Amino acid sequence: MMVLAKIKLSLELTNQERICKLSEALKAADHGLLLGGELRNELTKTAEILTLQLSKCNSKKIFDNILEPSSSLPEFCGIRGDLIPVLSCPSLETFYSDYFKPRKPVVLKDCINHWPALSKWKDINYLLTKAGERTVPVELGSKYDDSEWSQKLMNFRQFVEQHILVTKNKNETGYLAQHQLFLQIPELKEDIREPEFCCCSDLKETNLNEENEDVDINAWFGPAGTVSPLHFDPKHNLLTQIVGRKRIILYDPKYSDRLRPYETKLLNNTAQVDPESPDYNKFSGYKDTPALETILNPGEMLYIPPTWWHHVRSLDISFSVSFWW
Ligand SMILES: O=C(O)CCC(=O)C(=O)O
Repeated sequence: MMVLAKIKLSLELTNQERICKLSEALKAADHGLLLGGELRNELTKTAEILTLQLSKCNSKKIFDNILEPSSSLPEFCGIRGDLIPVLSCPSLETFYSDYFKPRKPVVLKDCINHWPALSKWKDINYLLTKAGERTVPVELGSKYDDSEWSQKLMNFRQFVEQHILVTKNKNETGYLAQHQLFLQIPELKEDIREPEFCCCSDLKETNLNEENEDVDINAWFGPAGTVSPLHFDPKHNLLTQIVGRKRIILYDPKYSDRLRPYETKLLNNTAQVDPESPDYNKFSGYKDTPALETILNPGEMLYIPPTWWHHVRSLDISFSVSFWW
């Protein structure tokens, strides 16, 4: 109701006043969406209408940045792992029997070449048109297990201007991490597809016709240098690279003890060891623990089996989408 009242107020106003009112209403709708709850469908529709109205009032600032990986690779610090095998567009049966069932990581390439996101999301103006005025959660700080780390809600356009299109943010890294952006902005979901590999299930043989409703899709958008510290998740994951590259280090869950998970409940899926700067005096058991690694390029997906440890660093401005099931 409050959102509708705000729309009503926005009639008969100057352009600037209308922008302010529409922005306020959109912010209120987004806060409602981010909090979750029963009005999701209504708020999603309202936000869509408000975004359209705002795009008619706002004069557009055009950026000429095309988000391409840099032509070189940085020097990597710390441990080096064995390379994760790469398969070109395997059949569902091969993926199921050789990787999903035995819980083995694999890089899948040539599976998503048809996704519109691969070309569209390189253009920051496109992302700004779809999401520029939307409120999104941003992680601030170099990595989430640092004491200085925090989270903030901000406008997607501000996030892009302050954290993406700058050579180096003076104060801190900003990362739009693990956010259900495609529930918030369903229009962006039209640029991606749910990989058929997400139909694989531990309970039954694969069934192509069955829509898997339990896939959590998250967006990860940030500048070069974001780090997700070594941690594990309970679900199967296809981490899909759309823009830029990421370096990913993996450890088999059988080595969990050597990685020294934090003892607090909040961080007990996160390791104290840092593969990029290993402290062998403090964590002597960690030395020589076999690791796997890959550089994930745009258009590639990494299958991370449940409970496999992963450490992720972005090498360029990067946009990834994870599918957890
Ligand atoms: O891309 C990242 O920074 C982390 C991704 C991740 O941890 C995940 O998909 O589970």
